[in-house]
Amino acid sequence: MSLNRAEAQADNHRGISATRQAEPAGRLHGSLLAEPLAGERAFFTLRFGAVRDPRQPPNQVQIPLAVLGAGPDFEVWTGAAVTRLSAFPGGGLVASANHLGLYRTAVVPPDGDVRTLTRDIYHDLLALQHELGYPHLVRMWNVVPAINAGEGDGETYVRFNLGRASAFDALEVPEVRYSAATCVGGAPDTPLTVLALASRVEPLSIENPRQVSAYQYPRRYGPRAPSFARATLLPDAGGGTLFISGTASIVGHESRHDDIGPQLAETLTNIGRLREQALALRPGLAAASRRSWRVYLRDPADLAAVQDIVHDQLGGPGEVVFLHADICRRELKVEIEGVCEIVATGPGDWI
Ligand code: 3EB
Repeated sequence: MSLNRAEAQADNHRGISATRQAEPAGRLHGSLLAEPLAGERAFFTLRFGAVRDPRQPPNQVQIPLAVLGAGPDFEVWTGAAVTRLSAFPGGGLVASANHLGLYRTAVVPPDGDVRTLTRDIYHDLLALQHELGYPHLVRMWNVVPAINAGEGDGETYVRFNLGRASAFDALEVPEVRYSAATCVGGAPDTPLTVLALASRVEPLSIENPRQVSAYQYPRRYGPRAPSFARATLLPDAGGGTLFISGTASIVGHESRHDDIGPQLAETLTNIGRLREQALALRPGLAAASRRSWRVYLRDPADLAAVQDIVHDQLGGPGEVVFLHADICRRELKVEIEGVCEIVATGPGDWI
């Protein structure tokens, strides 16, 4: 399970650091654009759906979830110049002056244990992140095969949570430093996929007053609560980037509503509340126009019921991708995450 660090070291000397001094730190932005905006560089690419070519560059990860409806089947993250690009067995990483993107995938063996596999993947990724000098986790995505399989404490998601929590424990990451995250389910034959975004800059963590913090969920959801924050705001000189975790129809710690319509409405209320919390961090923060959303649907047939409402409330077709995924609780049908650009106006230092 160990990473090939010699390979990572070697890659670092291929001259990609030549322009490092001249480059501004840059803002990292997740976008659904097919091409980066003028002057922006591609930092990291996510490809959705089945693997077409297993040979992928280290800064491209396959997310094993199908796109629903029309729309691009990939997402480009833009940022400052790449200073490091390395592949290692089962994963890859890309770095710029301030940001690090890294991922690992692993097939869960038929008799395998998702708890130990998750723990090992997390342990390796977190260790690498610290070694490379990007100490702050900002955002994580997890795609877990057969996430709702098994019963009670044997359910895949519950086992995943045990593994994730033990890796954070081993590295002594306190709850208040958990990153924003999404954890959704892929088909049983797809690899466990973990993608992390880390930074040299410390993000601010944001919780939702309508919800119990996930890391404080009661015992009935499993022996270890999910290790994530509801949102993080990664500050930069002009404002920052708000990363909204996967958000579902949960109030307090309980799932609400059986039907897709009311679940979507509750989810949108939760997202609105989180956004308010972020903008209230200090006076003068405002949401800018750039934003992107991912909507995960358990049942592809629900696309028609949610599409117009999502476009009306969150963003147009160029700003939203709909993906087919299982949600970590069986009763939940929809989960939405987002990235929003925030601008800081008015007097006073921001960072
Ligand atoms: C929830 O709020 C819904 O385990 O990393 C959302 C985002 C959810 C992240 C995770 C789980 C995770 O509890 C599920």
